[in-house]
Amino acid sequence: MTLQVGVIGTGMIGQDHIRRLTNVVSGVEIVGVTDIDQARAAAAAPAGAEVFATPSALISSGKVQAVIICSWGPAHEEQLLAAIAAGKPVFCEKPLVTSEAAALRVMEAEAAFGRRLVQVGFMRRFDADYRRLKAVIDGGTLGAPLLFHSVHRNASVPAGLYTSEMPLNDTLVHDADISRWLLSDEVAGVEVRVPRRSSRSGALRDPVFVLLHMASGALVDVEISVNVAYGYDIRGEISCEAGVAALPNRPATVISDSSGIRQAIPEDWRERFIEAYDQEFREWIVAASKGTAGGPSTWDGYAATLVADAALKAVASGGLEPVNMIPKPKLYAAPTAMAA
Ligand code: NAD
Ligand code: ISE
Repeated sequence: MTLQVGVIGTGMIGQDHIRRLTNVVSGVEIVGVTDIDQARAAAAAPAGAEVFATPSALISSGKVQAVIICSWGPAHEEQLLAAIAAGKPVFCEKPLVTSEAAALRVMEAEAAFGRRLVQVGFMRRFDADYRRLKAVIDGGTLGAPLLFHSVHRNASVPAGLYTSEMPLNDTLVHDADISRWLLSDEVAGVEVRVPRRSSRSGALRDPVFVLLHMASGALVDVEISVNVAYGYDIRGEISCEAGVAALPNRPATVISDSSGIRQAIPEDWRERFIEAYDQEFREWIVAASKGTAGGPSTWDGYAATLVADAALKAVASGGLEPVNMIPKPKLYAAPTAMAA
């Protein structure tokens, strides 16, 4: 069976996902696209796909069995609620939503529907290196994890569009999610320190240094730098009681020539996580074809939203801001897959 999907938002990542769903992964066909920029939607539409005038027209169309949301974060809530109301599985790019209240509304709607429909685009959980790191930690041979050092460097961000809040409410959500998943823990509090600013970043608050206090007592430090110029550099190292486990540098190929011995650095997230995004969709298609969702859930999107909110408060207060989660609804209790 081929899953017939509609894509909302045909910007940078929307176009990249359309490419992979058309040319890379199987079991799926894009039957519709939409964007507030209709010309962009028309240009991105694969042959035979309908260009819908609005997200609600796409979601309610009888030919769309499942929905992919790649619009801007503030638009996600309305589109998620419409997909859930239609009973259609939905892949939603991060961030799930942009406020705690919105996350609670989406969780309530999904719980009322009675089964998981939403997978959030935390693609690091599908990356082979992060999966090996988790397997080592879960295996227990290194003892309990104590410290996780997470480095998240972007070569650049869109000038004028990427604001000083975004390292904390757009970029940090990946580190927050992967910390919860790798350490099987929850974030209990957040501190933020702002060091000397990069002269490359103008008025943008860059870099930021974030400390996540996990419920177990483990600490996660996160460097977020968004204008490092040299490439997209993602690192992670976990110090445990009896050893250390770390991500390798990617791509792994080592080049030796008259300039020395070196490895390349990915240009951006599309290159570094290309295989993770492919795998994320392979697993989404299997679950969505059965009318449900696995992997990162609405609950995980909610948790990351709370961390972002606390980080924004912490940068203003200079102190430790608590993260208070509601009790986990039953719907999200059972892990469904490796990435759950
Ligand atoms: P973008 O600005 O390039 O594209 C967003 C598109 O959505 C635009 O074409 C815009 O016109 C459209 N849009 C906005 N609001 C809409 C609405 N209400 N209805 C229909 N279309 C609408 O942005 P992007 O970089 O592609 O990011 C899109 C989403 O993907 C964001 O939530 C972003 O955080 C996320 N993202 C995730 C990753 C990742 O690594 N997982 C990487 C990049 C972006
Ligand atoms: C972007 O939206 C992403 O999600 C990327 O993975 C992240 O590295 C980048 O900082 C975000 O702006």
